[in-house]
Amino acid sequence: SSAYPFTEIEAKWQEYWLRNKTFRTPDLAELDTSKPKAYILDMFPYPSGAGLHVGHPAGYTATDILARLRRMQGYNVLHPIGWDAFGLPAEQYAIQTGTHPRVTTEKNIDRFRQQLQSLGFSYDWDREVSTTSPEYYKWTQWIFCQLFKRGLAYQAEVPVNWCPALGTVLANEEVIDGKSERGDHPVVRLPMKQWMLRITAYADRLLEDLETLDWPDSIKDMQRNWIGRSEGATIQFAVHGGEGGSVGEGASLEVFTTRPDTIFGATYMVIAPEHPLLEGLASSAQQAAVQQYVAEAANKSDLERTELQKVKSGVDTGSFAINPATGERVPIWVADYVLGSYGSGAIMAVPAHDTRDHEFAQQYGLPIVQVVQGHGAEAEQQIPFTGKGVAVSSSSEAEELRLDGLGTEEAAAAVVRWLQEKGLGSAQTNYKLRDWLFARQRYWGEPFPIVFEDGSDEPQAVPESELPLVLPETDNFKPSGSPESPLANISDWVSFTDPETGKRYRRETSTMPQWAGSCWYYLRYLQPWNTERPVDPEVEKYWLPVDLYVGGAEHAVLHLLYARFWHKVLYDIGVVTRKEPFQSLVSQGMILGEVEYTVYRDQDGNYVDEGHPSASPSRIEEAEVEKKGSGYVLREQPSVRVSSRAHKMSKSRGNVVNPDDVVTMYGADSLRLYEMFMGPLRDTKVWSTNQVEGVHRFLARSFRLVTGDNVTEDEPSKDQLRSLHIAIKRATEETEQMRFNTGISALMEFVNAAYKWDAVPKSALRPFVLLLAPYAPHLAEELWQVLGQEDTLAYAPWPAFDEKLLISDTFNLPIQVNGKLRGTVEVAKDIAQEEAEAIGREQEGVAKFLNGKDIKKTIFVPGRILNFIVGK
Ligand code: ANZ
Repeated sequence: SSAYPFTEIEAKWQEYWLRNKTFRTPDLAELDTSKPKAYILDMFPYPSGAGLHVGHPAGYTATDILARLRRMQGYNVLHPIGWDAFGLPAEQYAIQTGTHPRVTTEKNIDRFRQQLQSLGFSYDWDREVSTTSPEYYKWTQWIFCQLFKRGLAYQAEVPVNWCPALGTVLANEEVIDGKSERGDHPVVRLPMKQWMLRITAYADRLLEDLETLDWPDSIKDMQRNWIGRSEGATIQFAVHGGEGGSVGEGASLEVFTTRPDTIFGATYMVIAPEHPLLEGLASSAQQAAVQQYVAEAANKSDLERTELQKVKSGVDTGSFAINPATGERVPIWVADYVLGSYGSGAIMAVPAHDTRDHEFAQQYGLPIVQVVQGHGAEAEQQIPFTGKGVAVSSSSEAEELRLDGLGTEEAAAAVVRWLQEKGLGSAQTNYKLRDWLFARQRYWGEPFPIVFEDGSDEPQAVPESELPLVLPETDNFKPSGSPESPLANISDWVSFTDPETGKRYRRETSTMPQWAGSCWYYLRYLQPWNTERPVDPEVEKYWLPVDLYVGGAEHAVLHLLYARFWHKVLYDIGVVTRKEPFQSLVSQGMILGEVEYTVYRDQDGNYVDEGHPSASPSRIEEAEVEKKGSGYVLREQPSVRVSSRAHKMSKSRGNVVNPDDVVTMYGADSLRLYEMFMGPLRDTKVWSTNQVEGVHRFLARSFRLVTGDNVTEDEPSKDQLRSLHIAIKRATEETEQMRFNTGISALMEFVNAAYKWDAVPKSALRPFVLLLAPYAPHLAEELWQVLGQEDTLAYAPWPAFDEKLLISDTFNLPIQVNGKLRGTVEVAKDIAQEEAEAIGREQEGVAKFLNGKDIKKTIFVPGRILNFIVGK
């Protein structure tokens, strides 16, 4: 049988670890700081009502393996966990059912904690934090106060995404195609006074310090693109208002361009629909058309206006600008492919060298003038030509600007110099990054520690001594239907009198976004019990930066950028001493559901290919299919092709695997081992319950190997030692490099080898059990005990390997007949001639040539070669 008593073993050790606080990391004062440290961090979960998903243990097992390895290697390890527990779902549940979000959240946290403990993760439970506890959010509020004091938190009138159905303002990333991501409700843009964080002030540092991090290039790139630094120039274009418009004399339109060198090719201008100058620019003839266009654009998101837009649209304003390089009049259009929120909200359009401008010019018959010529083969390039090259048709005697023959960079620099002399513009760096909209009109979040004196709109920070500002109790979670949070309904909380001064105040009623708590939790883990400050500086100095941070790629941009921003602010005010929080980052791949097999039939029920016009799909079972070449066919009818595909796990698809079920069936160690054996951590992988059985059998074999009755106290043989030391070397290297799947293979090979031994020496099993421990810790602890050890193995020294023992005592002996190689055979290095001859003669390839022949002589060079000399 393949079974081993995993249920008892796992319960026993989970209880042992918790009772003994095996993985508690003492506070700094009690720590031997001469040891190296490893801060190994998971992205903490949002405790949803659905419980843990098999995607969670993928990353959590990886970090757990590293944490366990490092403890055994003598590091001080910090491996904490907590809950990112504010947020919309608990509040929406409260609106539907009346259950307080705190109640839902606590219940979910209890379930998550129990699930994580049932997987044997070696967290220090004494450091558990929840973003929703007042002891925690006291410091979230405190950090907000520091931002506020430094002018990094401010209120601004900004267009927000107001979702009437949810009764809240949403962040841009929560809006998809003009609908709320959650619930698919319509979203409108509305100007509102909002709290903003000035992350743009840190754009350069957020960009530059990426260079110092050991992160995947793809994630660094995503951050770079999000920050979107671009260098160029601003240029003032004089405006001539159209008939009946209201622009005054001397008005000008400022544009931002990354290609000032193309100024001679600017044949029209475009202004964004929300640009303040637009109203005055519209001539009487164009007024109505412009107004209608602006109204339509107001309902589109930036994404719809740019990336998603297939056909460009726009309207002529009837006004003109003067191109300062050519002196010519160019028309000013309004078009929504120019965004009000970027650069100056207006552009000089260069249709010969910009793809969007080219499309637009073709659509509306606007002139296209080439002013850059590519090099060499590129010279015959198509228009639009967006590359670098040499300026052509780009000189004006009258304006004293001569660019012809200059390379793109030189030409751009010449234009900037010329602009500066004329007072028409200057060099300018722009960022895509916007300040961070930091307020939500919700109940279940951190209250802002901000008050306003009655009759004033001037925000004041609550004194630090009054923190935490506790979220008030209510049973009314319904959005008010206005862009205000449910907190606004709790009038005796909102308005209060200062007992000392008698002054009346009202409180800020919006709450912080869910991102707030996750911006700094890695710091709080260092000293969650500290009531004086977020963390003691000495403690921070010892533990930071995080040595390994593992989580999903969905947090590649916002969470990591926001946390880095807060960290830099904390650095500037002396709370932390390192510029970056997360030195090394690994993003885990997604785990897709089981492969689904599908056949296709036409109306008459005949099998057809997937691409057939009347193909309709039907799902079939794995048992009905057979692998053929690179694909699958029907077992019964191998001419019918079966398509196979894996999909993201989702409730609606019904392909979600519940980790609890796997634990019940096969045990936590099997789940852990399987998720690591599936493939490289970073890759996308496909779930297969069948394969869980495979690793489960390996664990059962390991159990039987160690508990078997051929285990002896004898010394291991050289061969046995060699198998063991190969396993130590490979398991060590692969585990350290986080190549867990190949690390597991090394363990499997050892077990396979040991199964062939007549007697299995305990002294070879002990190191093996230690190697197994990071992967299958429950089983390893149990076997450690079986082998006569008393304490937990959590801090037992990691086995070392001896290079000398890795070297094989055998070699491949080449066997020749009359000087020609006819075969090789693996033999002991010190094999005697007689034995070598006997073995050599029997080798298939050799025997053929010796058959019926007379061996005249045998040449044997020990450790090198065997050569039979035969007669005709
Ligand atoms: C003239 C030009 C000629 C441009 C050329 C490009 C190529 P990034 O890299 O994104 O910063 N632009 C400026 N402001 C804009 C806005 N608010 N909405 C849409 N587009 C805007 O790109 C900057 C370029 O995007 C600018 O350079 C401008 O077009 C356009 F051969 O100016 B360019």
